[in-house]
Amino acid sequence: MTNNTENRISRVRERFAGLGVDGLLITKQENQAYVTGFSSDDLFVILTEKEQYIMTDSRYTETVADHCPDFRLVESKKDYGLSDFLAELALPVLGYEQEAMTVGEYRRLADKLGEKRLSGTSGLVESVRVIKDEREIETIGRAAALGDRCFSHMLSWFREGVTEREAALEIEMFFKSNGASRLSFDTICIFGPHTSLPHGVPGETPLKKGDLITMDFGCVVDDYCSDMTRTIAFGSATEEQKEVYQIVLEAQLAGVNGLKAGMTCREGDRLCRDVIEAAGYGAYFGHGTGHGVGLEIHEAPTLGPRSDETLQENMTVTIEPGIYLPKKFGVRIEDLAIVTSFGIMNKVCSAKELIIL
Ligand SMILES: [Mn+2]
Repeated sequence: MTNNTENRISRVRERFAGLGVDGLLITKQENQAYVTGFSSDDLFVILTEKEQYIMTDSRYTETVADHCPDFRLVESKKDYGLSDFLAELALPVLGYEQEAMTVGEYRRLADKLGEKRLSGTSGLVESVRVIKDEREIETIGRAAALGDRCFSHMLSWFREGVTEREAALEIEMFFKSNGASRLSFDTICIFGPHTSLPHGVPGETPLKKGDLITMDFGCVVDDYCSDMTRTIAFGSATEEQKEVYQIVLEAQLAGVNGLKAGMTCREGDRLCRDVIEAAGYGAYFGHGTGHGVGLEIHEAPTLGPRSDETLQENMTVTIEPGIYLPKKFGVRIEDLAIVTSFGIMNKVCSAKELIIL
C-alpha cells in the first residue's frame, strides 16, 4: 500500500469510528478508487477497524490482486455474494453509503443482516477527499495542463463552417490522443446565440463570423478530472460583447486574486458576484461561482451564495462566473485552482483577455 492510500484509509477509519460503526461498505466508485488506488466497476470495498477487503468476481480478481496487494481479496461467485460475506464478517454495525446504493441492494443486505446492523452514512469518504494530498494536486495539475494544451490546439483549429459537434469531437480527440483516459464531462462547445445557454449541448450549428464560441471542457488523467471554460470571438466582436466580456473577466480576476483559505464559500462567491451585480448584470449570472474538482467533476466545496463551508488549504475550486443574455450571447471564464493560505495556485494558464480569431 502506498503511503497515500494508507493515510487515506486511516482518516476514513477515524471518521467511521466517530460515528460508532464497526466497518464501512464502500460502494461509490470514486470512493473505492480513493482508498484502493484502483478504479473499476463491480467492486465492493469493505473497511473494518483493522482489515480491508475487496470483493469482486473472476473477471477482475487477477487485476485487483496485482494492484491492491494490501487488501484481502474476496471472490464473489454465483452462490456467494456480498451479503454472504458480510454475514460471515459479522460486524455488530456496518456503515453503508446511503447515496450510493439502490433500495434493492439495501434490501438484500437488510434481509441477511437485519436492519439494526446497518447504519447509513452520508459523504463520509467525500469529507476526507475534500482536502487533496500532494499526489492528487500533482495529478489534477497534469489534467489541467492538458486542458490548456487542448485550448491552444482549438485556437488554431476553428474554421468558418465547422459545427459545434465537430468542435466537441476535436476536443475529445485531442484529449484522448494526448494521454487522457476519457472526458471528465460531456464537452460544452457552442456558437453564437447558443452561448447564452450555460450548459448548452453541441449541435449542427455551423460557425460564422461574428459568433462567440464558448468551450467548457475537461479530461480525466489517472482518475482525476480537469475543468476549464473560455469564451472567444470568431472574426469580430460587437461593443456589447466586448463590454460583457470585460465584466466577466474582471469578476473572474476578483475571484482569482481574492480567494484564500479561511474564507467562507459564500464570501468567495461574493468576490465575483459583486463585480457582476455592480455592473448591472446580476440577474444574468444564475449559477454559483464554482465547485471542487477531483475524482469527480463536481464535488465539495460548493462556491455559491448559500454555502456555509469554509475554504481550507488544499481544497480545489473552480472560479467560473458568467453572464448570459437570452437569445443574444453568453460569456463564461473558468479556471481550476488549489486553495492555499495565501491565495490560490491557479492550475489553468490559458490567456483570458478576449481572443478574436
Ligand atoms: Mn466547472
